[in-house]
Parts: sequence; structure tokens; C-alpha cells
Amino acid sequence: MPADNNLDLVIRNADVVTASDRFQCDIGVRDGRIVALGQGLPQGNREIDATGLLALPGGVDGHCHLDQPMPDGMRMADDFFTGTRAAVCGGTTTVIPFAAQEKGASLKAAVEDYHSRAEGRAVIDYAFHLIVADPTPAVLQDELPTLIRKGYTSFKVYMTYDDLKLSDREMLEVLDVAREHKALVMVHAENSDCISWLTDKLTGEGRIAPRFHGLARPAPVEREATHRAITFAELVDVPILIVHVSGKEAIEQIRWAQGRGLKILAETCPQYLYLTADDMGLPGDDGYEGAKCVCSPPPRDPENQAAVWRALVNGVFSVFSSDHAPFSYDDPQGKKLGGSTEHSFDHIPNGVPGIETRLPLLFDGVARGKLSLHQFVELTSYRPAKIYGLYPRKGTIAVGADADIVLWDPVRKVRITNSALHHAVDYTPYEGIEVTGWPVTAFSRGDMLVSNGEYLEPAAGRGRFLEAGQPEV
Ligand code: DUC
Ligand code: ZN
Ligand code: ZN
Repeated sequence: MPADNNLDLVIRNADVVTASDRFQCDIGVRDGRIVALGQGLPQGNREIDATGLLALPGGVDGHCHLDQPMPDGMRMADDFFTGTRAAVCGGTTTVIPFAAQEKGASLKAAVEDYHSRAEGRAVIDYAFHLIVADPTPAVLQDELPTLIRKGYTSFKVYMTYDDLKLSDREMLEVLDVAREHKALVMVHAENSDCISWLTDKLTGEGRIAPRFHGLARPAPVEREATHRAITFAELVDVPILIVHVSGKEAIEQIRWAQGRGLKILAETCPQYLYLTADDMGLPGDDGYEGAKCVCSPPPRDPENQAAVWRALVNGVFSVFSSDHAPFSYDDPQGKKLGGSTEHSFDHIPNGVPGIETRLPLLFDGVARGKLSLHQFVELTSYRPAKIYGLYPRKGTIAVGADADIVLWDPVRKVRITNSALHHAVDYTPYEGIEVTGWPVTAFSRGDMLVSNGEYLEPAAGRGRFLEAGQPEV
């Protein structure tokens, strides 16, 4: 090591775990990158002793919503500042939220607007997915290919929600652009007409409480759309990623497709491991509290939770994301839309917060012996970095990678409570759950942002935009 080339940071006695390896060493960091892994590294300008802690690559949250423009008087509680603050306190050092096109508007304009929301606010690095809601010829032939070339290499399409959904024909056209330009399409798979028919029936009978949200979106609605999306991917001959898979029936479709040799990737989220339909309200409960757990697809039952755990362990899922959708409960722009608790379930903003709790909730599965540490890193950091074109800068601890490193105390027990979280949402659906293992110290490009559980208030805006490369599926 040349004497004039001091290390900015040395993390001593690290028990490093990546998706594939585990080794004891010191980690040397200069100019935000890992430059040395070895025993007895020279003194750094800053020294951290990691004895007794695990050193994992910072989490990559490949699906979260921050400050996304919303219709109908809704507003997300988290912007890029509070959302990324919460992310890093939960061990995530890269987020990929969505620049969403509005129908009738340009995609490029959505991206420009979204940059202005992130700049000066984000405390960790971020890339953008796109949401394609209006695939006009101009979008398909010009905007999308240009944006892909500029580092927006993944985009989400919806099969439901009136303001976002695409027709089958439009889905095929978007998939074809992805094939030609080697981008990746993420699919929200629920059958729109089935949902609206069931919703009309339920509300027509006066069954409007939050718990009926689950009955309007039962498993076959997700199963059918999952199968249809797979069929489109097969016809176009392009990989896709099915997001927020909630249970057994959709998993069966994905396994079936994977068994046929199709490149169908899949994601699940903490809500499908920890919540059930009962969290939206028990039979007979017509109160409104269940709105806190209304998300789509909805949480199902313990048998489905077990199926989701199994599919995480046996490789059906490639990524574990938060789908953080930050709507406060006691907020006329949030769950109590318009200040009312009287409206029907189909007017409740969909989604649950979870950007800070994503990793601890899955890590608890490691502590309970359900999955290995390597699988944990693979699902939460390595694979999302690969799939969304950010590897090897993100997703691993290796010479040349960004020094996005999180030190975990693998035995610390924490009872999750909203007052200790760092998002701007007024509740967590995981209140009271005790987990084993907590991310105590976090570095982003070598800057310590969290120290022994304390958020160090780094400058808002230190986070940088990441141009994504070609997805590696
Ligand atoms: N469903 C989505 O599709 N997005 C945000 C949250 C949700 O529940
Ligand atoms: Zn979705
Ligand atoms: Zn989402």
C-alpha cells in the first residue's frame, strides 16, 4: 500500500458475508470504494472495529415508492429524504423507486420531474424504474429506447388500476421493446375486470369495510393474470419479473413456467410473510383500522405465508423487496382519504410501509434457521443489484465495489415499534413483532450514516443517481 495513499476507512475484524462467500478480514475503503480486503491492513484515517458483527453488502430495495405523484388527493408520506433515511436505518443502501408516467403525458417528463424530487433529498444512492402507463407510438419508438440507453433499464406495467393498466395488446408491445433493447419488464399481475366485477358486487351488498378488499382480489385473480403475463413473455420471447407475489397459486404458475425453461423471475415482500387477511379485519369487524394493511395483492392466510417462505428458500423468488407504499393512516391524503372512515375499501390507498423493516423481518428467518445468510444476501442485495443492472458496484463486498456495507448484530432482539422507525408514516403494520438480528451500523460509499443504531443525519442530497446497466437475469 503506497504511504501517500492512506485509507479513508478501515473496518477491522469483519465477518464478511456475500451471496457466495464468508471470510474474516479487514475492509479498506478509499474514495468511497472498497480497495482492499485482507488481514492487517494499514491504519486508516478512520477505524471501526466490527468484532462480533456481520459485515453484509448494503441492501438493495428493488421495489419501493417514494414521493410518487398520486391521483385523487392522495399523497405519499415519504419523500426521498425521509424514505432513504428510513431505508439506511434498516440496512438498505440503494433504493429503486418508480418514475411513473401518467396516461396522456410523456414518460420523459415523468423522469425529469422525478429527478427534481430526488435531488437534494436522497441520503443514499438511487436508480429509477419507469412505470409505463401509456405506451403510445412515441413512447414505444422513441422515449422508451432513449431512456433505456440513458440508464433506465427496467419498467413496471400494470394489469389493473384504471389509471395505470395496459391492455393485453399494449403489454405485448411493451414487452417487445424490452426484448429489442434488453430491458426488463416488471409486471403487476391481477385481473382488472375480475376485481371490478367483484368490487361492484361487494359494495352493492354494502360490504365496504377494509376486510372486503381481500375478497375483491382473491388468489385466482392473481393466478390468472400471472399465467397471462407468463404467456405474453413466452410469445414475445423475453424475460419478465412478476412483482409482489402473494401466495401459493401464483407461485405454482411461476414454478410451472420456470420448469418449462422460461425466464420468469419473481419477487415477494414482507407483507406476504407476516400479514394475513385477518389483519385487514376479522369477520364481523366493520371498523376501519384494517385499512393499515390494505395492499394489492392482499395478504392471504398462514398456508400461503408458508408457501411464500418455501419459495424464498427453494429459489422460485429472485428478489425480496419492500414495496414500501407510504400512506399514513390518520391522514386525509392517506388511508383515511378525504378525512373519512366511511368510504368503501376500493377507495383506500393501496400499500403498506416497510422500507426500514424489510431486512430485519427477513433476517429473523435466518435467525430461526429458515434460510441461510447467503440466501439472505442474495435475495436482498446481490440479485436485485444484478437484475437491475447495478452489479458489481452494488450488491457485494469486493475490491472495486462501492463501500456500501452494513454491520449486523445477528443476536440483537428488537421489538418493532413505529416510534423507533425513521419513515414519515404514522404506523407500521409490524408493530409489536420481535425480530432477532438488527443492522446497527451502515456505510454508504464509505460514509457512516448510521452508528450503533443511531442515525447520524448526513446531508440530504448526498445520495447519487445510478445509471443502471443491462439487467442480468
Ligand atoms: N400495490 C401496488 O401495486 N403498488 C403499491 C402498493 C400496493 O399495494
Ligand atoms: Zn404493483
Ligand atoms: Zn409497488
